[in-house]
Amino acid sequence: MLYLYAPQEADVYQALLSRAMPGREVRVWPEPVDAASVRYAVVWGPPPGFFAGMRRLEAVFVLGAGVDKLMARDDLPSSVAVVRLTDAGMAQQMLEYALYGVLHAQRRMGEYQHQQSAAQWRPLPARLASQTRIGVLGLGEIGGKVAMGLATLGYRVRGWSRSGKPLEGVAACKGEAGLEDLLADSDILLNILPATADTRGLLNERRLQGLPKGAFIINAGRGEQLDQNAVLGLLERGHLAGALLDVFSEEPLPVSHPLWRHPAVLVTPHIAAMTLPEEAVSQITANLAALVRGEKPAGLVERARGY
Ligand code: NDP
Ligand code: OXD
Repeated sequence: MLYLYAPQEADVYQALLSRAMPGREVRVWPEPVDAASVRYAVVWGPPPGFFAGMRRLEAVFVLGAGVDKLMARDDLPSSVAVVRLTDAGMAQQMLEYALYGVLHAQRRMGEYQHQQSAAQWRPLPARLASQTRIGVLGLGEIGGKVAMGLATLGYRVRGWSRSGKPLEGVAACKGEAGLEDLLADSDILLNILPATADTRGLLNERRLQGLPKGAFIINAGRGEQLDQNAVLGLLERGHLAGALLDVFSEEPLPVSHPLWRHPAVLVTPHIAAMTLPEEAVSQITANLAALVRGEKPAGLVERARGY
């Protein structure tokens, strides 16, 4: 049996999964099931204890790219395969989101908004794409495509990954020294890293100070990777020019949080790249079939490295 936990779109996913896997019994939370007969789970953010008693569970398919919340649980035995989505239509959305922030910074839209509020007509010097340095943290299924897409548009792109993976048009770097070089050379910093033990707290005040004065930050990875208070402090001191933030250490971002009201900050509610049900179910179906054949599915998470 396959058990689905996707409360916000349960009907959509149930219909798609049942159609894609006609021979398989698909049951939907909160319908009670015999936990011992669950072999596969398809989930996004299941509640604590969800996996209790699922002793024949073979694989969990995640309805997203990030698995940080799942990796932090203690009710998922290490024998269970965790399979995430790989791109599944999210890379193009992320490229569009990044481009929105990049254009906002490069074309000085924040400054023009400010001018508009004072009815000021004051053209500022142009800055071309070829003069704009973008540092991309995370060059995976999503980040890699975003970095190459920005490079194709003429931006000067440098990318940081664990392996220093080479990508067309992107200057690759890795390690602490590579990160420091990238920060020092980024007018715009774009974070699309997975949250792991190594990346939590990565963008702390010390590292953010390594960005050039007037830099702009786009965070679409995870909130716990960026020190939000440091961002506010660096904005106040004029070291940062602005930020486009999609993910936060606490979500939803609390109503009283100063980021909501900062004039140089754009806040979005974790929508940079959303899961597309058709694409997701088609990937899950192919990955489950691969597992059944004894093959390694695309998107199999390496539990030890956390992504
Ligand atoms: P991938 O697993 O495909 O890629 C992860 C990338 O990060 C790889 O390039 C990897 O390096 C790099 N990386 C991981 N750990 C480190 C480290 N310690 N130091 C340097 N580089 C590291 O992930 P995706 O591209 O599919 O997704 C990335 C993240 O984006 C997700 O985990 C999620 O948090 C976030 N996301 C946010 C969304 C939103 O709407 N805001 C939507 C979808 C995803 P290497 O290539 O060497 O392995
Ligand atoms: C994801 C996300 O990881 O939406 O897929 O954040």
